[in-house]
Amino acid sequence: ILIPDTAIDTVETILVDLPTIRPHQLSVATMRSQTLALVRIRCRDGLEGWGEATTIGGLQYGEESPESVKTNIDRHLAPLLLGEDARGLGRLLVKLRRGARGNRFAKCALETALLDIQAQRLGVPVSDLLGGRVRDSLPVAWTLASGDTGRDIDEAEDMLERRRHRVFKLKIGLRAPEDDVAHVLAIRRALDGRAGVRVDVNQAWSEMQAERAIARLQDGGVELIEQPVPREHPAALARLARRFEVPIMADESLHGPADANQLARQDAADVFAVKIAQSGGLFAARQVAEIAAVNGLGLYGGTMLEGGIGTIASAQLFATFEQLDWGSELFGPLLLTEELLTEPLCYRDFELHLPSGPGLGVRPDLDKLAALRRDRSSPRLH
Ligand code: MUC
Ligand code: MG
Repeated sequence: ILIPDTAIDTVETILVDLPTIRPHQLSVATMRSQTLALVRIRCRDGLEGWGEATTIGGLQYGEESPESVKTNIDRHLAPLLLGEDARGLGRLLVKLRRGARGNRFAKCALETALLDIQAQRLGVPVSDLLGGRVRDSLPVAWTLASGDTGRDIDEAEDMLERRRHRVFKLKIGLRAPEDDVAHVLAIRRALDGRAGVRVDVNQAWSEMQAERAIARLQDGGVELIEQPVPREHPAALARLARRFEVPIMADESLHGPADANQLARQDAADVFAVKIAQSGGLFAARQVAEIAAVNGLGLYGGTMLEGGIGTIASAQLFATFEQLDWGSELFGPLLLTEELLTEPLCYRDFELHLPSGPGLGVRPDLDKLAALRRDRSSPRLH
């Protein structure tokens, strides 16, 4: 049999550990470094695509770890793709879906790399394969999570001054709710009128704790409450969404279109945080967004604190959403001490500006990757 030039020749999974610019404190983990899980798919003709499956805090945030992503791609998912014609994107995505259960992050990375290849082959940006752009830049919020109120305020002032961010998401849920409320309201007062302040509880509260704390946050002018209660309690999320005027946003509750459908049917949230990996890929994330849109819910472009590849893949999708009322938080690369792209992403005037080139429109710096990858002894990338 004749193997076409467009057949998939190699699938490589690369882990890279990078320090963060400061400790990043979430209710589930304190990050001092981030592990990027990158995927590189190469065709026989040399065309290559990149994807990313980065998560937060090993297994503390999600069900997949960088190591499980690598093992499951190398051992189970890559063999489904090797030797197949990369031009048959639709068929390959069905094959991945049917060939393995779960593994949403790993599948998202592979789907991203396949989309990168297909879009380059067609000479269009990935966003063109996802419906087409309605905007070329996205508002980007910043997360204040140093663990210290004064330091967070200084950081916010600096971001405002540099015109990089004017919406701040505060990570809470680690301390007692009353201490968290005091922390949030102090920041909100310090920034009064000059910036939006939101909170992400990352599932830390019981419904009763949430009722008391959200009442005070709402009175204090906080504009959005993200995932106050555990994913396992959608009815509690729904009661909070009904009870309070301040919008309640679902994040961890949303593991793809089936969850989105359930939450919408239960009126369990006012806003959906769309994440490509948590949804199971870019097309699945698009479905999540469509379910929000047909139900009149708000949309927010979420992040798993990915590096440049996952961030721009997310941006390629979010740029196609007709409504993106709550903007995005695609700041992942800015939390890392090392730049891994040949051209850094463009953050200017409070927005991330998308590249216009074909595919993802960005390339990793292969020398840097070779120097920083976890298994440095393996063969060089080029
Ligand atoms: C999350 O839960 O939204 C997004 C921003 C950030 O600082 O953490 C993430 C995860
Ligand atoms: Mg969140």
